Amino acid sequence: MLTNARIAACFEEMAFWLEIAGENPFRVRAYQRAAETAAGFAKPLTEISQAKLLEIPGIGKGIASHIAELSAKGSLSDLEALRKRFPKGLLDIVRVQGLGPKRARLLYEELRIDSLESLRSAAQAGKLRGLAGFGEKLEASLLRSIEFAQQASRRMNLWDARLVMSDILAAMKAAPGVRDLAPAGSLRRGKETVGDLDVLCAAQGGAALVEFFTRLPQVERVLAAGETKAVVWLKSQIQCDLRVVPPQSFGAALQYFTGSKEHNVALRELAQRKGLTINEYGLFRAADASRKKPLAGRTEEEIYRKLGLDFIAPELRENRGEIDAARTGKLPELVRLEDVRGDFHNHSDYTDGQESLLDMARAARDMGWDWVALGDHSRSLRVAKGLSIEDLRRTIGEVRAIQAKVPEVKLMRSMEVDILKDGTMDYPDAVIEEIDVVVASVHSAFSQSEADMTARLCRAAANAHVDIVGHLSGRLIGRREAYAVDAQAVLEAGAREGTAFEINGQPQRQDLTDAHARRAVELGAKLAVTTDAHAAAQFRYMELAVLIARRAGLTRKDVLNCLTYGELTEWLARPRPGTRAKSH
Ligand code: DGT
Ligand code: CA
Ligand code: CA
Ligand code: ZN
Repeated sequence: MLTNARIAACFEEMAFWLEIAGENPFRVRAYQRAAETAAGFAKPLTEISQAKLLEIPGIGKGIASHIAELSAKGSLSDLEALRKRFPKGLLDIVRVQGLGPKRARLLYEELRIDSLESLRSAAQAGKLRGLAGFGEKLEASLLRSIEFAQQASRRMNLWDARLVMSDILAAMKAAPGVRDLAPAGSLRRGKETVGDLDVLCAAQGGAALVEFFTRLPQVERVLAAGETKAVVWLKSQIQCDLRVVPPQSFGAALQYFTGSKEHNVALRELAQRKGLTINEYGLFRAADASRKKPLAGRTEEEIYRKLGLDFIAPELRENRGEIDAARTGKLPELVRLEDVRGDFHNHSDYTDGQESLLDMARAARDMGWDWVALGDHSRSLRVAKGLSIEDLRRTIGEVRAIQAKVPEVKLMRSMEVDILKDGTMDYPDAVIEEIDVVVASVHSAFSQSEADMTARLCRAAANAHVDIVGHLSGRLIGRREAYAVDAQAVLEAGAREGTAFEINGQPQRQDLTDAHARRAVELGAKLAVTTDAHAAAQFRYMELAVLIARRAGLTRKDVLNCLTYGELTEWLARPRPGTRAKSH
């Protein structure tokens, strides 16, 4: 089956090539939107009829027929044709920070640059500075960006990896002799990017199962295959490892292959001190040389219990103090997806989102949420059609008006308000006070010095009109580096003033990082998990935001989204240090 992630990747690639080819920007944008919709869509698009596809916002006739072609043939003739016109390496070049489709095309036409490697040598040789729009400064910054792009491109973001994994697990259910199946490795730990997929399988005997696995239609080529393990390269462009173990060892193997390596090393040392030994087959007495009588092995829970530990959630297994906490009964009770009652940060079609406020409200209701703050971009973000003051006021009225149509979910108006270069906000205070939830984000002047950027963000974090500081890093995983900022200083400023920080669930962003979220809580700040949804289907990115929160060790009381509507409105009206209470 063709996953939505693969469909999204095809559309994204279409958009890239069309842009490089200098095609109509509306056509380019249509493919980008289709990619966004496909990436977040809950049901496999290949299983939806043409008529129903057309009802999905962001999918028109052309896109729907492409989806049909993809389901039928697994490829797109338009895409194949575009691929023949340009070298494949241009895709990597377009992604380098500081370059875009126009520049990539210029580089190719003028200097025949068609890969990161040839770009690097041209930059090193000083050949770029002669081109229109290129200077010595850009040339130098490109060298750094190229290195970043080369390193980053090897790992897949967690969301895409999870989609590929669920597709593989679904296929493997039909394998001969399967008793149990589970994802392991960094994916199970919820790491923001994944190097390869690790699939664990319980069965008596593995040869037939390994063979089934290596013949899955998702497999591009087999790198290694034996009796109980296999390594394959998937069509989704990621490696996948399979391990088959007997059911009585499933828990031990799951523990072992979930990692992290550092957690396992520390666990093994603890076992040794207790006269025990642990491997992927079970927990044994060190004296039991035959390794025939495991003390534990069937489940992970009993492994941890026999080691004198509380069960450690996979997200915490990074050897950052979790083993001591588990020994002394001090593990946090981690926030769960079910604890989340709503979202703060998303976008409607008034700015760069795809659906109307009403459709977003309905989607929030369908998520089972109790409340939602419906957002948009502020006026200075012109590329995203940021709202003028009049338009903002009109949309606040609209949110109030549509409440009657979705009585099941309490609606609020939020805005992602730009933090201007000097740290002031993109709307005057009087206007900001009319917005229910203010998320403040940097969207411009990313290249400010660290000192300037830190001062800018500290000022915003200390602003009594700001409820939540949005994606504190500005990175796009694998594409754009984080801006230079002293995050610690900003977190301190926010914590002091009672401002919360956002954990953004967009697969490309995932900022704050787990470490910064942890730091925020230690400083006494609250966190908000958000989707930054640009399409209703992307409300599902909440799963990713919650995973980061869990990796940071957050509990329900650390996360604003766990508040009831009543508690939240109280929090929003809280008195701020040194200022009068905000009126709501
Ligand atoms: P990745 O794939 O780079 O995102 O990270 P992981 O953590 O998935 O690493 P991977 O796929 O190499 O191995 C999966 C797990 O298997 C790893 O988290 C712990 C376990 N493992 C692998 N190699 C070793 C090892 O040499 N020693 C120990 N103790 N565990 C290992
Ligand atoms: Ca892995
Ligand atoms: Ca692996
Ligand atoms: Zn946003």
